[in-house]
Amino acid sequence: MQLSTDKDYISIFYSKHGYYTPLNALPSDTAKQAAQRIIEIETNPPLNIKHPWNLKAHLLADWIYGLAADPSVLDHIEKIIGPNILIQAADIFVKPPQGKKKINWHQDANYWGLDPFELVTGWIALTDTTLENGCMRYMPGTHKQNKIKHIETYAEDSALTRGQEISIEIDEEKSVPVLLKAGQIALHHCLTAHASAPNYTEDYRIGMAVRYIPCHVKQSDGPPMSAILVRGRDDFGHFKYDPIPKNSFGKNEIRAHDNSMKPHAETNYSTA
Ligand SMILES: O=C(O)CCC(=O)C(=O)O
Repeated sequence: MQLSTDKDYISIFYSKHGYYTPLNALPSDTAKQAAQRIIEIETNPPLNIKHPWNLKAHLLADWIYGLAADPSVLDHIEKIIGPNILIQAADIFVKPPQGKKKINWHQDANYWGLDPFELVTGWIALTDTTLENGCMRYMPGTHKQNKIKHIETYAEDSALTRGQEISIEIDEEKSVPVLLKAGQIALHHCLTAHASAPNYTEDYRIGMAVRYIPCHVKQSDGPPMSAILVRGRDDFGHFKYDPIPKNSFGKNEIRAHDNSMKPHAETNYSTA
């Protein structure tokens, strides 16, 4: 087959393997400045936020929303899910220097009721990611297996809300390391199994996993999910809209975060 464009190549590779990496998106200075702001928040977290600030963090600050909705990122997302795009969440994963926590093999869709499963994550690197600092790893082709059973370990060294872990044997040698420079992104399907090791370096590893949904997807189960339309038109209205933040961690932003996260507190936010 003759592939006419870069878009064809990326979307065909993604449908076959369940991921695509790396893609250039944000200027590296923009990513690194955001990482610095996140380190300041992480080391001195605002006290008045009722839910984990790093989940659905795009509701809390205009500059976090700005990264998730940046046209250079959305151009890549459009190649996978088309022109009508919602952001359901932007979850920030901070691995501190010499941090012990890891992320076990899991599928993001494990706790989500979505029909069809067409959510794509754009994982935006805010620092470089390497084998040493706990970059993600993808297991190609797992998106074709539908939902795989997970066990909940609640292990102390897991950075996931329930320490969930896929219950099948994973052959790590077949996995793909997601090596990114700050500002680059990687894309993965919500059924693609992925994991990441602890950070063995003296520097932070920070990424933002933004969950993008095409407007035709419906929620089929669980507490209500909400979203923001960031490109195109929504002819379906399947998701309630979250407000776009205007300030950084202001009163309205914190209230919007609370409204959106509250229904998910009982599930340890695994359905948010
Ligand atoms: O940041 C990581 O290492 C893992 C991210 C992740 O599990 C996700 O995007 O769902």
